[in-house]
Amino acid sequence: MHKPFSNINRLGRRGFLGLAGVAALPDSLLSRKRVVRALLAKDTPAENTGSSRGLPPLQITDVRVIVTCPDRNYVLVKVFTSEPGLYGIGDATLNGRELAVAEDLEKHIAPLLVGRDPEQIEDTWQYLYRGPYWRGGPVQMTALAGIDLALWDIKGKRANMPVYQLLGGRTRIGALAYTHASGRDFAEVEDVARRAMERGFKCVRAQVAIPGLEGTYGTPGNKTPEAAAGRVADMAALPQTEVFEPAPYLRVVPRLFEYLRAKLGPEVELMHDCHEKLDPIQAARLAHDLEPYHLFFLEDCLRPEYKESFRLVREHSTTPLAMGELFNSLWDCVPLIKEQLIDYIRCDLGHIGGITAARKVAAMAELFQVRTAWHGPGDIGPPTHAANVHVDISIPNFGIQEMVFFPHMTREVISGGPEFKDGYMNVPDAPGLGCDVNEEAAKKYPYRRAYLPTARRKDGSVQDW
Ligand code: EZ4
Ligand code: CO
Repeated sequence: MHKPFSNINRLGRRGFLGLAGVAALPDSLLSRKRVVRALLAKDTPAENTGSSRGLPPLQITDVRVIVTCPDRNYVLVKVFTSEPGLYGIGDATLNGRELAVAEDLEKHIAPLLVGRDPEQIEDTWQYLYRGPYWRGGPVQMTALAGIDLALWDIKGKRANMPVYQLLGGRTRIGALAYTHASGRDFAEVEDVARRAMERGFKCVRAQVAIPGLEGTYGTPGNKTPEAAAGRVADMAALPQTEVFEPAPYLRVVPRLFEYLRAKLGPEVELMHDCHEKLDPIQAARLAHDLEPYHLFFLEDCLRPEYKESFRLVREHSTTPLAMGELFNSLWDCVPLIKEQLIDYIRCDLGHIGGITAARKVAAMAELFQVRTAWHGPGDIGPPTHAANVHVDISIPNFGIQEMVFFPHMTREVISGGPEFKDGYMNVPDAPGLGCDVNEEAAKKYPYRRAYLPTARRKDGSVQDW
């Protein structure tokens, strides 16, 4: 149960006396305690009356933030409850700004959660989203996602059910998955794609280095594959700069897909990520030029600020469009979905506010015949990948799921998470999200500063990476 006024102590004497007028009231008229009650009532959500299966009410007792770098940086959240041994694990990793999220969680959010009922997920989401007044933004929404995942994990463990059961139960045998194939030239991309297909993948995202440009998003370029993937071990402590020019990029990419279709045949599903680099007319041209190669989708062809520009792309092409990994607000998704300007919404559950946000995006998308393709890169942790799949296998309008295989070092720190078999991902039938953190192992890999690369045009001006 809540102790409604327990935050008085935390305010301290200065906070108390600072309230205008309070100090002036004579004690005989109004006791200090009653003034405080009137002016400082702690946030009191509606009481959770229908408690779980007759179990006693639950309270959050502690929120622990774990920052660790097993191969790359991760921010993990562990929410402890008043039930012995019952805790939830969330992921709050924001690539390149990890410590901002960790600090937000530790200093601003954790004190708001202690004493709260972890079962009231929606209420907590609303409170953390609207409560600070300054809503949204990648840092706050990543922190909120970390808490949201941990609360869903607790609810699943409490119910003794995997989270997908709480979301409505299974709708498919698994989540159709895609992986990345990238190379210095067409033959290398083909080779990597073939190996993925041999491993069971039916869908492959293809990226190739552009001759004359130093490094292009998602390709090895002149870097090691690890550095290209943004792994800390191969990254400088300051951002590397890549060079991008639209003209050669727009010439090479259609030729890559012409080559891949000729070599790999018609059945494998292919996609390509523009990584928010193009201007509207360039994106329209690329989408048009790729039509003969029947992509599964063209990803993030425009910058996230320019949603209206998708109309132009749409008018010029039947190449399916996907967008959304940089969105950090539910409302970012609305114009693209309600005008059917995209075919796949690919928010990042870790940056848009977790499962609570994703199920709303999915439901809205369902009504407009848009499918999901949640972002699934290596720079969000296994709990977010698990959350992706719990949602994927319980909604009607799932499209596809991006995935990575985590290296051994990461698995040593974070266990569980989705499994891949015959082209599909699934989650083990463990209660909750199915992930755990080995805090001792996490300590072996302290945070290391790392940045994503940046990009410039040949004339030296800033370019979206
Ligand atoms: O570059 O998550 O589709 N996947 C992607 C990712 C992003 C990274 C940035 O941190 O675009 O690889
Ligand atoms: Co992308």
